[in-house]
Amino acid sequence: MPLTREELLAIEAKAHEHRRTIIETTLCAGSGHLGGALSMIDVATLLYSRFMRIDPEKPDWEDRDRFIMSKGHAGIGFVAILADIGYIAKKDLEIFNLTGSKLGIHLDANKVPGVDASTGSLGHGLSIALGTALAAKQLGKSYRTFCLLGDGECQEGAVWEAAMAIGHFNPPRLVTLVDRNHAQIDGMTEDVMPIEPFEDKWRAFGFHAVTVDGHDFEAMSEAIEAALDRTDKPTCIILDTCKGKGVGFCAGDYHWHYGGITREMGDEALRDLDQYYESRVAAIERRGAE
Ligand SMILES: Cc1ncc(C[n+]2csc(CCOP(=O)(O)OP(=O)(O)O)c2C)c(N)n1
Repeated sequence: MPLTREELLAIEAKAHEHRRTIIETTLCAGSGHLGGALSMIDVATLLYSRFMRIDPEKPDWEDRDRFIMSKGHAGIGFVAILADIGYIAKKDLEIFNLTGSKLGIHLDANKVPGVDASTGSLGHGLSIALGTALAAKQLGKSYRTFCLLGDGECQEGAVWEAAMAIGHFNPPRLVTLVDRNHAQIDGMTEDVMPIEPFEDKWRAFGFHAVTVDGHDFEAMSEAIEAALDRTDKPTCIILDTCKGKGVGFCAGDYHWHYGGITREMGDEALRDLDQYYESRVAAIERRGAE
């Protein structure tokens, strides 16, 4: 079902709140993976606002949907969502990545409620997601599994081993998503080690592959619904995104894969985010008036 205008506005507001939290958390921690957190926060917000069937009271509920954040370095964005759900206290964000904190830069599933897999070493999440989805079939459960990968991460061979097995087993209700922000740690993917033709690669492994704007909630929602409905093949949704989306000095610049910011830079980033949000809301309102 298409998102209603009210749902769309609510998701925009939530994503804005999470973007601001990423900046505030980076200020507390001193530094963080800003670029890849800001590129993936829209899809993660959408998943948790509209798709993830979870119980905030019971993070270990057996029938919950699973989210495997394969690009585990975006934990600084994921914690904003976990705090919003109530799995962790908002106050805990102040100790993100500090020495001895239960909230490490890569989130530990044994320490942080709501984290379905410990990730951070790239290349492993899709195999974990495959096992999780196959377990649903084995146990006769109907939960869904969503796995989010980075595009640079897809240079890891293990991703393609998992893809080959997913193409073969076609496990139920597994949706693969890739944050195609075109950048990795030290350059643009196509300069460091090209991954294009990316859709064709997934197709060669037996997937239905589709590319959508990873900052367009309606397009993403439609693609995720279609992927969940589809049973003949697994789906990979490639999310065309911008690394550092919403913050002027980060946007599109791979140097902001990871970095430290001063209070002044944080204030500038928050002002940019407010402007970005206002322009998004204005665009929705203009469309409504047409
Ligand atoms: C196995 C492994 N090798 C190297 C790293 C260090 N590392 C952390 S993030 C990153 C870049 C990942 O690029 P991408 O998947 O495109 O992430 P995004 O741009 O979405 O943040 C690298 C190489 C790692 N975490 N794991």
